[in-house]
Amino acid sequence: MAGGVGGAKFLRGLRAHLGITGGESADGAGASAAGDGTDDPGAGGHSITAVVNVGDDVWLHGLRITPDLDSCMYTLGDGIDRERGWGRADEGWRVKEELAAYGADPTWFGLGDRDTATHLIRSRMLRAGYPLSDVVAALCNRWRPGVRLLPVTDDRCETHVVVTDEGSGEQRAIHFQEWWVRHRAQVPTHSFVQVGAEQAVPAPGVVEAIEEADVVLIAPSNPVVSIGPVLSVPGIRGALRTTDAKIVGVSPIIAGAPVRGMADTCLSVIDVETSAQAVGRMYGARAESGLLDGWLVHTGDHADVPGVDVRAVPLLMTDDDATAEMARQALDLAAAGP
Ligand code: GDP
Ligand code: FO1
Ligand code: CA
Repeated sequence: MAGGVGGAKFLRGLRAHLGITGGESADGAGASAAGDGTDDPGAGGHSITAVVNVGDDVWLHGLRITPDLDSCMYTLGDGIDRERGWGRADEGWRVKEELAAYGADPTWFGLGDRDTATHLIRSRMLRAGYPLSDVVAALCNRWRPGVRLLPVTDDRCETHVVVTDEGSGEQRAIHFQEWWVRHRAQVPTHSFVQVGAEQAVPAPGVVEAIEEADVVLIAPSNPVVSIGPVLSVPGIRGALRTTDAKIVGVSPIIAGAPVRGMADTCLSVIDVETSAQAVGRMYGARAESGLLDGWLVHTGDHADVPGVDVRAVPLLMTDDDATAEMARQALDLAAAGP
């Protein structure tokens, strides 16, 4: 279960640990359907399916943007701008400049030139009637992520944020991207809403992947606006509650703060403390009514999560080797449980 940057980095480490290859021919023209590593097992016979958040997705300038799926795809395909964690490496911004010259709203969201090609293909396929999961599979034919990337749902299920208008004092809902990118979460915020969640159904293969998994891992992604929206899709929580697989989560909070991003602001909106313990308790124990069998926290952090096996190990994803060791620890914790 994954969001953008944190999910993508974790998937790279998991992929490395399982000896699965990917991303070798990101810019090659002739990616083939067979042997592209997308769902081929690695040397150890294992395969990875990532169930990815679509709550951040948005239509802008007539293009469908899917930030978390793209962060996963580009990161696993070696096409990411590593500094930003989103969008393409070696990016240009002429499209953005031209849109701004027309005064085309919104000007606060940057469509990179190279990234725009991805959005054009995605939008064309969606308009032609293909479901998002098919679009992702088609794009991955180029990027060869080595991981089966599944949007949690093919349905529109967007995160909107209820904010208080500082002028009028009235509440209104804005799209997550407007809150995150334009306002940098620095506006009085009341709550998060998943628009469309009630009607959404899991994308093909998602429930089966959870039901048939050997282990389910919850990446160190933003618990509120990355994992939360995944869990809001009807059928996901139920599948997690009933799968025979052990479920291990990895804390995105280290020493009382997010490693990067604004998870602390998101947590404060829903009145959850920014600590590994509080996030672990929010996910809760499967033995009770929650999701976790195991919870990995960073060395030196303490978490008491009733009913959950907690282990402290280094959780900084500084490089693929360090992240692979984190993934190994997560799988080991899953195997160690009662
Ligand atoms: P986004 O969708 O791009 O915001 O990315 P995610 O939701 O997947 O991940 C964001 C979370 O990743 C943040 O809350 C960070 O604290 C967490 N994160 C980033 N780098 C690391 C790291 O090295 N270790 C851990 N444990 N968490 C990290
Ligand atoms: N984040 C920004 O802070 N500014 C941007 O202009 C921006 C553009 C953008 C375009 C495509 C894409 O896939 C992601 C983009 N992001 C941008 C990142 C994104 O808004 C957020 O970081 C995520 O949605 C939070 O996970
Ligand atoms: Ca996200």
